[in-house]
Amino acid sequence: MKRLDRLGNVEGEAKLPSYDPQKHGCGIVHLGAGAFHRAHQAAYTDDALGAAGGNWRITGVSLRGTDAADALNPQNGLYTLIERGIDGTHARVIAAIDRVIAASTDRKAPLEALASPQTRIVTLTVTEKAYGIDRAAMAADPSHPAVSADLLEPRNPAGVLGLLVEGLRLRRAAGTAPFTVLCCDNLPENGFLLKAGVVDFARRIDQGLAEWITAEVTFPSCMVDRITPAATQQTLENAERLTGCEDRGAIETEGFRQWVIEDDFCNGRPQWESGGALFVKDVKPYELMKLRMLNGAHSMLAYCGYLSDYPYVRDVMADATLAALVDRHMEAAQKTLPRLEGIDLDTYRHDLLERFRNPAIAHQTYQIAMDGTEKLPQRILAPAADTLRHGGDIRPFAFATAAWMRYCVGRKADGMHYALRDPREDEIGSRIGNLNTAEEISAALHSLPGLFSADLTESPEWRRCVADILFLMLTKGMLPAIRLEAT
Ligand code: CS2
Repeated sequence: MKRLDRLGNVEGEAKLPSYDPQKHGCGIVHLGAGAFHRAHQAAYTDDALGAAGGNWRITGVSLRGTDAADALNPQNGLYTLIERGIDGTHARVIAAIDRVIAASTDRKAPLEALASPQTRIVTLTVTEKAYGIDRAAMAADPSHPAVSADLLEPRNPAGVLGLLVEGLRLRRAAGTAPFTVLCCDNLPENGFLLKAGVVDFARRIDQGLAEWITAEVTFPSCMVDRITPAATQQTLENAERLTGCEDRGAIETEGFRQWVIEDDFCNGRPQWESGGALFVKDVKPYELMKLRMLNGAHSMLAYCGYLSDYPYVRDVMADATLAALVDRHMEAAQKTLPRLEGIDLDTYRHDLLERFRNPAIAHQTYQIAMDGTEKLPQRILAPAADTLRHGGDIRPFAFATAAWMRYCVGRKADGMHYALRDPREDEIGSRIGNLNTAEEISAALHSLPGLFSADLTESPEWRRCVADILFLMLTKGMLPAIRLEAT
């Protein structure tokens, strides 16, 4: 079978880009060329190239592994994006990615791309844990392995902060204008946070560079949204049917997508609004809405669902009792949000529930459950603290937190062990490994440095509520605890 390496090879219902990729140069370097990037920013860029042209194609960089490079480079960056919405399935071939550099096998190429005057924007989806930023100190975290290694050898970086700083240093030295840095991970005030990490990293090696970055480089914040499961063999087979070509880079995603971006670009940008992106002055209210309602409910249902043997989000939503608790969680999160011009939060909530129910999307609860210590603060604990402060009902957040704690035990009710897949997995294991009671486990996890804010750890009401729910989850089992919670 032909490979999807030329648009001319495509036969089938997949839509082709409306532009000739050969006629457009690269203007974006993207760090983290995984499924989410291919379903989200690359699709918007494809729309922008089709509508307004420009040299805005993407050079992808994988920081770990060679899978994306191995899949996409033999295909000249082409891949099928299968969008599964309520109005059916639509497939399109995306041509926005030019190539993918695997940083693990080619240490020089990422820096060359970052230093190139052609590059005007660097976007990132590297997951929360890859940044190495101490969120409390708003500074680089020297205890993060990539940060410490890159601080020792700043001219030969492999981590996110090290690469950005060295790329910017090379540009400054060459008299090249800087690029905009656009963080697309689900972190609170993501642009602001990344700027703090980058500037602090730079300050540790070169004060003048830190000052130049502060003055010249922009780090807009943005809110990204599109539910995108990891691709499976089935995804590749579906793509083959829709394009008549073998495609090892295909991705399946939902129909919905959203991108709200702070309009602060120091060196130009694609016309992403052609794909529906919204440019605003202040992203924060959108970000809070999405992190607390969508991602918060996602984490809650992932822990409950995984421990109830529901492999996919759609299975969770098919359990009416658990689905009602998901709705309850979203409603509680909704109460912590500021009003947002033009957005009806009830409608947003109902649409989210509909998206979670999407039977065509196989989104694993185990996938969402990973990296809990990186996700919980902005998704669950911040709205919990706000609710506590305003005298609201903290129970939904305590329930979600207890479910995460039950998950941290690392063992299902039938004794089956599973990996937490959390960067603090060992620390969690050594803290709670020998403990048995809900009270002890909750106390040990509450004392993990940097995770829970003092408002929560010092609130007897919160502590009681979490420990009581965890007690039920541990002694009766997850599903019975869910049933009890819903009555
Ligand atoms: C999910 C997100 O894996 C997770 O933690 O909550 O990846 C979620 O699917 C996206 O943020 C949706 O935009």
